[in-house]
Amino acid sequence: MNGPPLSADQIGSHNDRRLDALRDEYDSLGRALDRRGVDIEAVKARVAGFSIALPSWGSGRGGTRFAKFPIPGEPTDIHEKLEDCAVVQQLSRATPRVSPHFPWDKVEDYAALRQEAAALGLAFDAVNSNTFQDQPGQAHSYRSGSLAATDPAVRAQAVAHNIECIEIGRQLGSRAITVWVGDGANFPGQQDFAAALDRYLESAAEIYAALPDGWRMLLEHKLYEPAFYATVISDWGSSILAAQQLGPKAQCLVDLGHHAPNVNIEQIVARLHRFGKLGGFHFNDSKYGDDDLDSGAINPHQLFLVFNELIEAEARPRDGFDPAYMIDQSHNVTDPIESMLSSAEAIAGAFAKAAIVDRNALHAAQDSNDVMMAFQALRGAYRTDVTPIVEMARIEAGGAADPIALYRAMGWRERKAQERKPVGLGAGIV
Ligand SMILES: [Mn+2]
Repeated sequence: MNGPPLSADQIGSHNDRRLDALRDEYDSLGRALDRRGVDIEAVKARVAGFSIALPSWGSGRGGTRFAKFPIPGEPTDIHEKLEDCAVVQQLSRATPRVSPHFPWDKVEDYAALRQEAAALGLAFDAVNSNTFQDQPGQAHSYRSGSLAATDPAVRAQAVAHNIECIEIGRQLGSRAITVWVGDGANFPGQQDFAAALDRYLESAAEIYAALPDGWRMLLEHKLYEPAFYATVISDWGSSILAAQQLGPKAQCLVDLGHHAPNVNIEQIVARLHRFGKLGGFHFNDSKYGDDDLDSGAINPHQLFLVFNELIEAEARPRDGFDPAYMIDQSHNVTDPIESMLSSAEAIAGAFAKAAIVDRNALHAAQDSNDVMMAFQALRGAYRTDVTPIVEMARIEAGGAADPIALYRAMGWRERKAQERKPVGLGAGIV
């Protein structure tokens, strides 16, 4: 069984060249924050305690909608995906868990897979079911839907697949299943909205009933695609209604790319939390839709505002608040490891900025209706360059000063291009 891909020496010698300069920058920022009443060590400790899961599919160039453009050395199965995720974790130290996707990541022996991941320094996060595409040899097609399909045999097959995912997840040490369905309509009149939702709820209740103790079912909504006229779980409203009907183990998962343009996602976070239904988050960024860009690539301020609400939620937890944070991206124009490193850094940075917001000043300004000072409380944190905090936390945890630079220098992809089979062409994923 393989151990972690990088040696401590490799990371250590890379970091040695940076440490003096970093200490200087960190100390300078520490003095600046101290003048604002913020203890940099406390912020660093919070950053060090923060982690996000990687999507197993994020290690491949699954890509956007129209084509797949693989690169040599891409992973071809879950074993190779875990290796790549282990590289990301070793360099970033912020991504210790992997969220697998079935049937893409199926193996014979899940106990062995769990050990294999552990040897690489990884554990498993939420399992993801897939009823949005057909698999070879499948009895019934998902062409006309899955959990909400009109054909009861299709629904039964989709429910059975989700229950199988829970069973696999149990063996992997997961505690949640994320359910996203592509069910919906492309044409007006195609679908009876009410009946489709009824069928979804009935199917989802069967999955819910199969949840082991301590498990959660995370419902992921998406406004459009592949159904462009209407989707069955289209928005946070449909999602929370479904989660409330299903019961306390059902919560909502917010994917940053699954909303209409300009929707106030940070407010959705606060709303879901208010009702104890904020179960998880899929980080990515987008210009228009589910673009699958690296976190913070388009709208880093939105990412910060989302974290501002998440930190408010942490300070005022409800109903066992324990959100599953995960990256969800798989573009076809970057090296996937580099994109996951870039997202992990941006997410940790947004978290750090939100952690230095002067909450007393913010709340006092809100209570006294001082609009400008409330806004400035956020702006003061947002404009602070927290890079030295994130970098120091990463190095102290054993990660790399400059993860992408070290990744390039270690020649990982070139080496894997010699060892791994080509992934081949094929359709992109959604
Ligand atoms: Mn997602």
